[in-house]
Amino acid sequence: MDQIIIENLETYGYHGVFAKENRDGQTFSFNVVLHTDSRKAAKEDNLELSTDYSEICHFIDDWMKKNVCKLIETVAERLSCEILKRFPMVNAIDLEVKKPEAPIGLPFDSVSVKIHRSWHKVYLSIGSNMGDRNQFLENAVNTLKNNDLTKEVKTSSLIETKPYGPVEQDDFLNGVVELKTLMTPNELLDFLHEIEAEAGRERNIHWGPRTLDLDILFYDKLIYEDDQLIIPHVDLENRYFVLKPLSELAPNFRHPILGKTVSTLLNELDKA
Ligand code: PH2
Ligand code: MG
Ligand code: MG
Repeated sequence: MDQIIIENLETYGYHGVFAKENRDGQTFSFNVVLHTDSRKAAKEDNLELSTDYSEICHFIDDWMKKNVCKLIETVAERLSCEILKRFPMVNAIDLEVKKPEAPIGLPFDSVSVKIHRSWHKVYLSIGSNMGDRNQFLENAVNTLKNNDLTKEVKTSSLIETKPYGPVEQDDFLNGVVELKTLMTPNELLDFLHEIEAEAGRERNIHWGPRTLDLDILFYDKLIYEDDQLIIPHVDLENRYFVLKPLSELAPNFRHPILGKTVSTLLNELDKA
């Protein structure tokens, strides 16, 4: 991916742990790398198709004037997030916040925090087999759309499916949602659990009937496992109710472990 680079942008701010810093302020400087596709703008020689680096600089300067944090970690985190939300062409950002006059009491050049943040493309499985199934799924999609840390939310068609697994229960309405998010996998999982809870989801019977089930299928090409979460979703290759709607949105997406595309996985499942 192409980069737009800003070096040593100087601003003034009141961030700091000490009262003196909050009162008197000091110089902060920024190194910024915006990861973006510059080709279209370049070919048409048109600023509208790119990200105006001057706008970014003034955005940072403005943000620094309007906010006060204790930590430069927090400055880096919040500013990265605001820039990613505000400038749609920026897919990822490297941001270094330097505090050259930090009150350390020893000679030094500069102290800084440097982070990388980006949008992540995610596929979710959504399902319901209790109550007003359509309404539960629609509400969930709306909550995903209205969240500040998501964008470009797309939904597949919904399909009626027989329950998969050992528990006898009513038929499901299933679909898949594609979106981009600034959340980490575990933050996203917590958010999905909140949405399920809002839909009155009770977790008693494992694999039992539910008003709403939201599962993370893929998170970029990430392979990840902890006590709460496994990505890609285990067993998705055996689930028609996942692969069918997923194939509508992402037929050519390649499963990072199985090495096969969604449409291949669906074909193989159909034949099995
Ligand atoms: N979810 C399950 C278990 N079985 N079957 C269908 N058809 N659809 C589901 O969403 C589903 C299921 C556990 O999450
Ligand atoms: Mg599930
Ligand atoms: Mg689940």
